[in-house]
Amino acid sequence: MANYKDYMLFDKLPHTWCGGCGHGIILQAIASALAQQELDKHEIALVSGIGCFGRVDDYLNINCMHVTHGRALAAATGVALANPNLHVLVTMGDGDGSTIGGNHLIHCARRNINLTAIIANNYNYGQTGGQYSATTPRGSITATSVYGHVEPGFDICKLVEAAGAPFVARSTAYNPMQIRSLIKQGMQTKGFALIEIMDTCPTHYGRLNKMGNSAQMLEAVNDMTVPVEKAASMTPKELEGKFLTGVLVNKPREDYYTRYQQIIDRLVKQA
Ligand SMILES: Cc1ncc(C[n+]2csc(CCOP(=O)(O)OP(=O)(O)O)c2C)c(N)n1
Ligand code: SF4
Repeated sequence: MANYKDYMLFDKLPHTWCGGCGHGIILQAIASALAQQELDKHEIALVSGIGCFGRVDDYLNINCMHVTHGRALAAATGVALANPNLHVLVTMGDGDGSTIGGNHLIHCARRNINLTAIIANNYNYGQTGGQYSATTPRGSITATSVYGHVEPGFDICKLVEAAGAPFVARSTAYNPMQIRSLIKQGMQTKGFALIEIMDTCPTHYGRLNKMGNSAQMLEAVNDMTVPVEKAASMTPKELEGKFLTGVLVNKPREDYYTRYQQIIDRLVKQA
């Protein structure tokens, strides 16, 4: 049985994240999802964008590509189409994946590109000093909304579901075993899989919004959630302000590569 350590680069540690940052929990969950599937490293390609979370690839002993901020999904689309046998993982922050890269997110879901997108949503741009992103909740304090944010935040899962994503799931950095399980399920889906992880940035978002120490912040994020199975018996009033966790959408449909290949095969036959 493979061990998560087989997929890590321990000589690159200590990591550069702040003490108490939730990103390390997700890194370990990614490595253990790969280990549990006993994947050959040459069958995996990970693409990450710029940002604190984007640095996960520094610590993984697999094929990785570190690309420009907001363009990880665009680069990963090329990788997935060039080699359909690869398991393509894409690691992004909420700034990277849903703000500057929001358009790629919508269209990857609509096109159903065969990859697994993992968004660590810590509700701000951690690396550049805690500015608001497209997921920052209304009223919260960030470096660029010092009197309270005026905009409402995106629900990333609802956004990609509406765009046609066949697999959509959510967890929190409080629950690494669930993250691991959802990543595995996402990777086993042929087509676009999105896993949002509600994460913590104690240095900026947590501090400015007085969410306590990093352990308290993890608990606070988890308290905002309800497992999807439990939600089924709750009223809309009880669910107000809550985020559902678990597998939210699982409706497989033909992916982009398969449909494209069908056209190629048809044209080759006709030639
Ligand atoms: C094209 C471009 N625009 C802006 C930046 C500056 N920049 C670097 S990281 C970042 C935000 C990262 O936030 P997020 O993706 O949420 O990840 P986190 O740091 O919170 O993990 C920004 C705006 C950049 N590097 N490139
Ligand atoms: S700034 Fe925030 S997101 Fe970046 S490493 Fe520090 S705690 Fe993590």
